[in-house]
Order: sequence, then C-alpha cells, then structure tokens
Amino acid sequence: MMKSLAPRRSLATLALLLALLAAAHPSTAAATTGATLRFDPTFAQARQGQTVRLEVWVDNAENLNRVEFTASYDPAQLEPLDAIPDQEGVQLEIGSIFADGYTPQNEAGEGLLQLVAARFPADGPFAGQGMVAAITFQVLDTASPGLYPVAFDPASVQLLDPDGNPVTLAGLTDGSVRVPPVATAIDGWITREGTSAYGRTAVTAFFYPGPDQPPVNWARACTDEDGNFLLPVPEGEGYIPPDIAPPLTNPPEGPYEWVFVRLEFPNHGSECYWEPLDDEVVHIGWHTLEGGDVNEDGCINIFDIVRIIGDFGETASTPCFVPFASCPASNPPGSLAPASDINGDCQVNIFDLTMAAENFGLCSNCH
Ligand SMILES: [Ca+2]
Ligand SMILES: [Ca+2]
Ligand SMILES: [Ca+2]
Repeated sequence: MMKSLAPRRSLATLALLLALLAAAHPSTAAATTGATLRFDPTFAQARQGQTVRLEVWVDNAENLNRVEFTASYDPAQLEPLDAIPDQEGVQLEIGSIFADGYTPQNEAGEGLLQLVAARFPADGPFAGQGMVAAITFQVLDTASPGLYPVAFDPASVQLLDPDGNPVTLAGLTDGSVRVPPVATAIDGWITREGTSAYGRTAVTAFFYPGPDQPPVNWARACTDEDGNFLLPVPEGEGYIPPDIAPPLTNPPEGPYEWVFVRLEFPNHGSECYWEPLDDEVVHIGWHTLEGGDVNEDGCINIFDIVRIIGDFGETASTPCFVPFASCPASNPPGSLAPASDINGDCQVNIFDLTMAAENFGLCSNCH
C-alpha cells in the first residue's frame, strides 16, 4: 500500500466523523433492556421535487403484538406519498411485522404520521428486529433549504404485548430530511512546502450529480499568493476537455452531489479529494502540497533524486517563475526557473534535494 499525500488534518477529520458516527449509532452490544423504535435512515437528503423514503424499525423486541406511534414532519417542506392508493386518504406503507395484521389507524397528513398496527393473532407475537412501517416524502418544490426532523411524539409511542401490557421501550431515534442549499462556490487554502509564495496552485474540480454517475461539468481556479482560492460552481452541464481527465473512480456512496477536487503544482505531489456539495460554500480547508515529484510520475522516489542531482547547481536569475500551463503566471516575472527547482527560489540546491529526500516514498492519492 502506497503512502498517501493526504495531510493529517484529513485523518483528524475522519477520526472525528467516526467518533460522531459511533456516538450516533451506539453499539447494539450495549446492554439495553427493552425494544427501541427508530427511523432509518436517521438522515436523508433530497432536493425540491425529489422523493425520500424513511422506514420505521423496531429492534430488540420481545413478545410484541401492537405498535402505536405518532410522528411529526414539516408539511410546508414535505408531502407524504400515499402507499395504499385504493384506500381513502394518505397511508403509510406497512412493514413486514404487520403484513397480515390490522391497522386501526394509518394516516399521513397535516404534519403527522399516525399509526396503530397489530399482528394477525394466529401469527403470534413478534421478537427481534423488523420493519414496522415506511413513509415516502416528496420534497415540495417550494421547500426551503434546511434540516427537517421527522420526530416521534414520545407520549404517543406504545409497544404492547398480546395481553395489552406495555413492552418496555428503551429508546426512540428520530429521522430527518435535509434539503441542501445549492452550492455556489468551493474555497480553501493551499500551501506548498519550502516556500511562502503559494500562488498558482491549480484547483481543478469535477462536478457529479450523485454516486455512480459521470461528471457533468468542471471548473478550475488558481490560488492567490497567499494560497487562497474561490472556485465558483458552474451552472448546468458543460464540456470536459479530454486533456483534463476526470478521475477513474466513482463518487462515494451517500445522499449527496459530489465534487472531485485535484490540487496540482509542478514538482509537487498532486492531492485529490471527494467533497459532498452539501453547503452554499463548500470548504475544503487547508492542504499542503509536498515537494519532490520533479518527473511528475505521481511518486517521490529515486528517479526524482537522480534528476535533482543531475540538475544540481543550476540557477536562473531572480526573479524567476515556474512554468505551469494550468495556472500561467500573468506577466511572467523574470527568467524561467530551473526544471528541478522545487521551491521556486531559482536554484537547484540542497534545499530541493532535502525536500525530495524527506518526502521519499510518498505517492499522490490521485491515481
Ligand atoms: Ca390511500
Ligand atoms: Ca516522481
Ligand atoms: Ca530551489
């Protein structure tokens, strides 16, 4: 396994996300007594006009015969779709636990989901984990971006055994539907090793409407001298020229639109990131490109060292500039930097060699 150039910050973010996930999904090994009722997924995302399906599951049930609950949703944003067209009104879909049973109450509308469901007596009580019901919402065309809970009314929830006695309820987990804002821009701060002039790092972005779909557009921005960039998200679809090839991999799974971001500068290892387009301005944060890939084959290794040694001692008059077609220097200041000048100080010397040696073995995560 090759070592990635991804900086530690990404790992820290990942660790934090995992910790949050662990907190959001307590292990089933935890000692719980009693059944739990939950929406699944707890977080779903959909834009105006799209549909999203939430299921209600019971876990750890014992001797369960009847479930009653009321849950609320925002009727100004979400419209429940009718699961039983040949019955008057709008109904929830009935889960497998109650497939042959009775539903004295099954209504969705005016901001409430109301279900009372009982098992078919000959089937006996239910134990274990199973689906109680499901609801499909359509996000209204007039919905505003935001996070909309689909929340149980705790006082309404009843789990009953065949004798009508309560089954212990150990917990409730609400669901939510997020209507994301339209992403208008991507920003971030990209530095490079061995210099304090961070201009002209190329930020190339490919835009994906979802998992398992090809990119529909692209855009590029170049960092300013401080390393900052702001890349406006292009509208609609656009032609992607073959010479700025998108990645070979598909976007990660999940209820998001995605952007693939590639960070590049000559003589440095490229870095690549998938980011969900889940905010008005998507922040990719701080990344540092590591120097030494002078032959631009994606890794910093002996071939780079050999080339730097071969060019060792070359100089150019200052000021000099590193040629880079993706982010050309406006009004190129002075002379052309030597080819193996990694830090752009117009000479190939011990600093360039040291940087490549320290990064020896690193490979770009873009391939
Ligand atoms: Ca109906
Ligand atoms: Ca190399
Ligand atoms: Ca140098």
